[in-house]
Amino acid sequence: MSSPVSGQSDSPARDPRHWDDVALQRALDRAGDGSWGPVAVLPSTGSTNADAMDQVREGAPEGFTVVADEQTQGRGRLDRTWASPYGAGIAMSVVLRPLVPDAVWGWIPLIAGIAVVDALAEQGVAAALKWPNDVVIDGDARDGSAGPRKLGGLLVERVGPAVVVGIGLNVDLTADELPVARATSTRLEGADVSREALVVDVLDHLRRRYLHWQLASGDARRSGTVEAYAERCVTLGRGVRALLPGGAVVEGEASTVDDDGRLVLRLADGSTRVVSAGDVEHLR
Ligand code: BT5
Repeated sequence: MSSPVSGQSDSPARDPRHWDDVALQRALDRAGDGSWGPVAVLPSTGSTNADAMDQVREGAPEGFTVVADEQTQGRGRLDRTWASPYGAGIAMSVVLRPLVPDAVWGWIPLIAGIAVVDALAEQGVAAALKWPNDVVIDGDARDGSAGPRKLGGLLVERVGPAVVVGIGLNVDLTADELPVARATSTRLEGADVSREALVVDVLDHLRRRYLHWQLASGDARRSGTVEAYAERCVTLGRGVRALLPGGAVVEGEASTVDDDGRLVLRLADGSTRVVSAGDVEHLR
């Protein structure tokens, strides 16, 4: 009888950039209830947010998640695009069906940002938030221009009674794969992060933060969400330029985040201005 030749296998070599499905499933199983789920894992898709929104219309439950190895039409905010090259990052979308009044749903993107920063901390990455919810590493951009460096972004979209929380994170992207000088990846920041473990940690932190907030009836102050956000937000205390919807520009010092998650700016003339939407640039 011949024995198998050692060192050879019938299965093709594993593509190192493909999700390690077995590792991901094991990590989700280990997390048990904490993993929420069900989790659909796709090799490639247009946009995980678009997929999750379709699934909401089919009745997907709270916690239903789509994760992809690659997006070909990744979406950013305000019709911008999000680069998700194959096998190098995390593109995931989680369905939530909040029970609290929709007047406070504006906190959901900020809660998701807190959860992502905490999940990255578990992987040894010291990330922070740039208001409202860019996931960043504090410091200059890779070309020496003003930072911070963007590691990830969130796109939260409403579908009827549900919300889809889309999370994009750069993990193994090389410098060549990054779309802009202000982007970075955990690999370029010197961290060796398992994408599979990070997905599980993001789900776990998101579930806990969100449930805690819901148990406080969506009261961001009482649930400690305002404080948790402020602790992780590197925009506070900085000079910023806010580009408001409609094109107006305001400069001032970002002093606090109010109970509605809005950014409070102190202007040079001593007045305050509250910003609820728009893009913010940190000034040096
Ligand atoms: C965001 O938009 O930051 C939200 C990104 C959300 C992506 C996730 S992935 C899973 C889910 N499915 C989707 O289709 N989307 C979500 P915004 O703040 O508008 O930033 C977009 C801008 O960031 C672009 O205009 C580029 O300048 C830059 N950018 C694009 N791809 C990037 C990347 N991979 N890393 C860093 N910056 C990027």
